[in-house]
Amino acid sequence: MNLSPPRGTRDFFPEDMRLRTWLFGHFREVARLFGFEEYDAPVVESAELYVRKAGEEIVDQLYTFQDKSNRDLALRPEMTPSLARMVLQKGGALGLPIKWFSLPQCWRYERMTRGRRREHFQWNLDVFGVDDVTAEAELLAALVTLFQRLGLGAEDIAIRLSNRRLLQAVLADAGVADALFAPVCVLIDKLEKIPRETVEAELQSLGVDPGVINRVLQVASCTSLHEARGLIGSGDNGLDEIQRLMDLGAAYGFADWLRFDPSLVRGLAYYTGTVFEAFSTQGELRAICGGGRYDRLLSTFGGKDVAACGFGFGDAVIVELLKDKGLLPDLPAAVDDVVFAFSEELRGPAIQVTRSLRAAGRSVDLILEEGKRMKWAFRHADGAGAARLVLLAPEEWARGVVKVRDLVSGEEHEVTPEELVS
Ligand code: 4HU
Repeated sequence: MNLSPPRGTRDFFPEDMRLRTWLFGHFREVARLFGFEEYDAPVVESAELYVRKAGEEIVDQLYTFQDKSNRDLALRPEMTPSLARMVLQKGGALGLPIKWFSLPQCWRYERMTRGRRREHFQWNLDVFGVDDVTAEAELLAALVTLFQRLGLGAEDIAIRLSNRRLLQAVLADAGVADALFAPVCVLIDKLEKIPRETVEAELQSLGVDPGVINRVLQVASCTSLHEARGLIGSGDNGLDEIQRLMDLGAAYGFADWLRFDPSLVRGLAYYTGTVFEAFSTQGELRAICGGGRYDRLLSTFGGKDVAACGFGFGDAVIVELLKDKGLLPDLPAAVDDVVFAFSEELRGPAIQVTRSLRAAGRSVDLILEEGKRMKWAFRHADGAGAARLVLLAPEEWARGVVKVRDLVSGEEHEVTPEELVS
């Protein structure tokens, strides 16, 4: 029997779990600071929730299967469709706006495996019902707060920022039909990963003139909002929204983290406005997180649209980055007390002492093995990361006291069980 977890998945041994709990603690605390409420949904969803025809990688890599009733199911590859389903399910009963967050495990399945991961945990923050970049500004403020709590600053992280309406204006100008906007965005996003000829051939098969790439690349190469305005002029092109978001960023104090980057598109079909992603300024790693505005997702599920934006932040790249920068915390196992009965006759009293320590809120590791010696108990307490070793020995117990050794200072005292908890 192969004892490894399935390909692309991870076991979390206690030391791994300590790191995960630490990171999730920061995710949850930042969400709390910004007034987001936690929600969850099943990791298994109906496969139809992810039927989108824009050629997205996330849909190509769907982890699908049939259950025993031949239902077509999928492991969720992202949380947004589940969230949209939940919002639609409540109909008008949800008081908008809502600010919700989640920490789902998300899955992908690639037939071609290049040692890539098939699951990750992704912190999701979303706002429904705010049709204004004030919502994106709040999301970005939460993101920057998270980075700062992890010890990262604007010198470590840059947030690329653009707006899909910029590309929409370019495509409308080039005569590309509205219905092709999403698939063309997904293709343009692939320009960063696959050869231009392949993208051009796929544009052609959509019925789009492959020559539009020239104009797209020209706009994408702008290095300032001013330059972009000069190139595409005024009108409904997202540039004003980007400017307002940057102004809001200045009010929040994170403007120096932002970089206008018109080459940013992102690979998800449903974005309609703002798009952003954060990456290491040292640049070797993939994006740390990404998000944007998706005001028209609900109507793709047959519902009435509600303005929405959000981001997803995976647990993998951030940990690599923190490791590279020496910012991962040392998280040893730790308990408050180890309790050791020197002889089996004292197990009953040791259990009583343990119960009172636990009732007082202390974490206690009671030695369960019989016949262990003092030296063994010391080594065990050390390995458990205990602050104190509480020893019950016959002569001391007869006098109504226990020995307590402070494992940091090395000091040893005789105290009553009552004194142990005070
Ligand atoms: C994605 C989705 C699910 C799981 C993993 Br690992 N990655 C795409 O970023």
